[in-house]
Amino acid sequence: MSLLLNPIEPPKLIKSWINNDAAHGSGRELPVFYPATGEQVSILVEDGPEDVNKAVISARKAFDNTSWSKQSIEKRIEILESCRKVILDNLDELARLECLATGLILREIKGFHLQRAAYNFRFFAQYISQTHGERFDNTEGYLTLVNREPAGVIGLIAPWNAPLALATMKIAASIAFGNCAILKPSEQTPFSLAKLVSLLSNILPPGVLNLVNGRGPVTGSHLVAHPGIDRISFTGGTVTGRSVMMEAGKQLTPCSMELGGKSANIIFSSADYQRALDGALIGIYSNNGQQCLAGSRILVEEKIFDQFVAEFIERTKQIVVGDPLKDETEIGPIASKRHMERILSFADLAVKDGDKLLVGGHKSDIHEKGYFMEPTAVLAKSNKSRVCQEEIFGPFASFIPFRSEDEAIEIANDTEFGLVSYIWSDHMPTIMNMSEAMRSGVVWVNTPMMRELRAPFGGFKNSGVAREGGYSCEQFYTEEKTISLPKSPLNLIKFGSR
Ligand code: TXE
Repeated sequence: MSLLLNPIEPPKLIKSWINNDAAHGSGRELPVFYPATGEQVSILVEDGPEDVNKAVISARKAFDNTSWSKQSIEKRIEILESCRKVILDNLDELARLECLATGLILREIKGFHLQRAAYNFRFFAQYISQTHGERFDNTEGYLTLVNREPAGVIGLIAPWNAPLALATMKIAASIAFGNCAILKPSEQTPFSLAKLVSLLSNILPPGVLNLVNGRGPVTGSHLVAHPGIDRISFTGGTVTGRSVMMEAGKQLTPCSMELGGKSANIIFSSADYQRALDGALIGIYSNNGQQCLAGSRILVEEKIFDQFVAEFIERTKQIVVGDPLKDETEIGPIASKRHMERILSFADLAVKDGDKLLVGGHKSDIHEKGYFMEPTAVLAKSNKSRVCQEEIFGPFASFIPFRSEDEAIEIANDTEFGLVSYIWSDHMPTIMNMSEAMRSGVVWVNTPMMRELRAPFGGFKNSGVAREGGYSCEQFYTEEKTISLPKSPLNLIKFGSR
């Protein structure tokens, strides 16, 4: 199949962005590839410790010396609205850059990722117009006020699976509450965020938002270990998250961790069958299957199991895998060669472990060098299978039957993760019982992926630490300060006057 040519030309060299100026890092040059063709399309210049240090100094200066943290709420709201507008004004270019590095489908990037990216700025603009403090009156004549102040300089570490949508949540939240930030995108997907930071530099005062580039264990770990950082907001894998948090712990830097998942998508015979089938397919195959909230373990009540699985396979075979630039494409290429090979290795592993491969499991021949694979599903021997316990992070579903609510609860919760759960049923007692029993931060009932930004989002167990969302972000990105004062002069004990 011939692929459309992405007409966007990324810069030959992707540089960092410090104090509202492009900066050439001192580290290695790293190739960046287009997942649809496997071709190298640009070079990323890695930032070393001195470059990270410059970015931290720039953010610290902006925080300490400029008016950003003291800026009036009205002005900050105006600026956040301008950030939103600049995303919408540059939607096509940002979308094509996002597609070029991630392989995500252009239609989805434009229709969802960029709309969300723009909305993240509007959401926090609206949120800060209503933030509140606390006040306690004391009968002995004291008044105590609780202020929320910006936390300081924030390190933002973003993943490759939805760079713009996920990083803008962190950028918008941190600057809305008066902080200055340093963003480190994934080294695999640097284009769209580099472009966005350059666009925002025309709107934000110098130093408020800086960008450093490079590999996680190099640039990322320098950022985490830097003593000038007051918070780390991280989205990525659980293994990486654990090491980031251990490093941050040496400086007692608070972390917000959005980590992996192995979410159960639980389908009861009492569900609206067709909606549950559509929902199960969306749950595992959208975003090329690469999302922490994927419904990757599909638990189906025994009564409808055979029919459900057969129809799921039939639909999977019809899925259009292909060119991310074409409108009809439903699954594009996997983000990197290494990641595609890892996902496919789970198909071999499943067969060795005694699971049954139902559909897919191979590289797709859409393009000789592109990272395309067939959407895949297996019938797991049990929930103990590795395909049910490890986050595969691709278009790869595992099916498990269950007989009762109790059994579904036991299987669903039998994992190290606890990000989201999906429940499909029209029986209210089942919905309530299951929702309350799930050991996950989010439960979606009869709907896939309904993210309300005012509500907390994050995981139980190894799926994360802290939450993102309106009030959760306010708590994370601010420090509380308690100020107590007497309402009128009080009689004080007079030490040394006896
Ligand atoms: O992500 P990493 P990877 C899961 C998914 C995937 C696995 C590994 O299962 O297969 O993680 O993916 C930076 N100090 N998710 O290796 O390593 C890194 O440069 C500081 C879930 O690509 O977690 C990138 O910017 N930073 C997920 C970011 O961390 C470090 C999204 C994420 O990279 C670092 C992505 C270090 N020592 C993968 N090491 C989700 N929750 O949505 C790496 N980084």
